[in-house]
Amino acid sequence: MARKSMAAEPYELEFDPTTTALLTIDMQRDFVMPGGFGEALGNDVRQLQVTIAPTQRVLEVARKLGMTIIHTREGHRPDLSDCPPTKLVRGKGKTHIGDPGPMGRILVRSEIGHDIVPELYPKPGEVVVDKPGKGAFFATDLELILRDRGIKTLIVCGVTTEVCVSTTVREANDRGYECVVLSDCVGSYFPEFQEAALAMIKAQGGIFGWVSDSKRAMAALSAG
Ligand code: TIU
Repeated sequence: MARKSMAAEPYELEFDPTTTALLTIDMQRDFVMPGGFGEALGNDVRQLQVTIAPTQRVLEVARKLGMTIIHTREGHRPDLSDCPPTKLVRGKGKTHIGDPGPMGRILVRSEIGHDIVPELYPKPGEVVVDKPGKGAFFATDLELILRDRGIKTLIVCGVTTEVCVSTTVREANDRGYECVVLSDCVGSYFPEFQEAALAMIKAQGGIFGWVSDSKRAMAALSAG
């Protein structure tokens, strides 16, 4: 497939769709719906729901092109043996990881709340990476999967921009992957963090990568 060019900041990103993966980070009910981990941390989760529709549109285009699609989920084993004690108690909140909630045990694998929202649900053949941390490379086989497929570029969507998205982009950048983050497909509970996180990625000539948006990404992917 021919190389493509995506309008982005700080400058155009050249990429080949055959060596590019769409990476959706933690689009789980626990972060975007009431009663999950995001709300347990004291956040207004409705602010993240705006990312679903544009991400769905990019996902459709990527599926049509037959691109590698990878979904991540943050969460833990039912016995919480992979959850650092520090993470369990952080925040001094009333509700913790592993506690029962309206969508099952909070941030525990195989519970409804831990799973991906129906609009973005993985199709057969798409990769799902379960991760215990904020970064998608920490204690997972993501790097092996990307290497085996010859992936060089990541189009990044998901939540939250300054936490799991930024951590993953920084991990990926250090491993030599080129990342473009789509601004309307990533969301934060804090508008000021959204703005700052995106600014940090593209500053200094793209110190961590590029920032574009769903429209420009779809235009690039759909171009002949
Ligand atoms: N709290 C917050 O903003 N995010 C997380 O805990 N995880 C992810 O970003 N996925």
